[in-house]
Amino acid sequence: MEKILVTGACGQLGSELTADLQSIYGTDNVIATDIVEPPEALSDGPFERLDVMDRPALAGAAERHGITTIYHLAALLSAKAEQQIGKAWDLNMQGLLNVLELARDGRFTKVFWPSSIAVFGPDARKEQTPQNSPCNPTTVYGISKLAGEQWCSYYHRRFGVDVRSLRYPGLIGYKSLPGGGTTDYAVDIFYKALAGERFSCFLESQSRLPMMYMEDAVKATIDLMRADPASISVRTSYNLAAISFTPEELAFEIQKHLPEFEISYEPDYRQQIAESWPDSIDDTAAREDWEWSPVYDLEKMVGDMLKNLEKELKQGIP
Ligand code: AKB
Repeated sequence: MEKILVTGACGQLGSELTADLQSIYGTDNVIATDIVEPPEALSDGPFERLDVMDRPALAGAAERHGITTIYHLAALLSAKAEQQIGKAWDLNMQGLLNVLELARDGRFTKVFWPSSIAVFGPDARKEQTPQNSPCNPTTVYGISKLAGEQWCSYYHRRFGVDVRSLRYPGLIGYKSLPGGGTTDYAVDIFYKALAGERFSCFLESQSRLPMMYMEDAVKATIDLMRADPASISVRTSYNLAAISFTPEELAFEIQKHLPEFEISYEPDYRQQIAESWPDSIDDTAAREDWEWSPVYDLEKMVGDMLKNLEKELKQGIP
């Protein structure tokens, strides 16, 4: 039986992934950890306050709970990282190295670590960016993700650590808010639309970015972690794709449900980050190696998001 520890469990991906892992592996077999207090959604299962920068504390938690698998999600996202360069580098790198070192010592038999489309820079092909494109990121977040991918590959090659990773696009979900990313607009827009307010977008109308509905992101993560190790040919991080759209296209799709909805565009420093990233991603390796296939397109995602977020907001969450 797997015993799982999730770091950054209160984050956008963490809170949803933890809930799904609990329903698959049993609530008591998934230990959620974070440096902040848990939200209501995580209050059913075991939770510990844990700072991934504190390696002895991480080792202690692994020992105490007999952990086999870690999903190490704690990190600073792209926009926040540009404002806290040193902190982003320390957390995104040292946190990962602490996990990989403990895995090398045998404390974890399997590791998941999230990378991002941010590993690509302006010189990568924009459309259908291939798995092995040039990676010359122009953000501190991208640099930390690229270095992290190389550390994962190194620990796998040199020490046999079973570490697996995905290059997530922007993630969209209704259960929790993202915190500090360049793709956050694609979640914020739904809150304004349902509140009947005009949305001011911090990206230009035509900024196309790769995105994914949370259901698909959680499914991809769990499928990758359940895949036969022999089928995993990429030990840096897999390209992963579902939908690509511009703010204007997203607004148009929302207007099909809420015709009064209005959007305006006031690009800020995040526009430059978005311009350095791909428009769409080629995820052939993930499809071939472990049969990845997304379920949600733009139309399906918007319909589901509006329906469920409206329900959550009526109940006062999040
Ligand atoms: C961000 O915008 O920083 C993240 C990402 C694409 O990794 N959502």
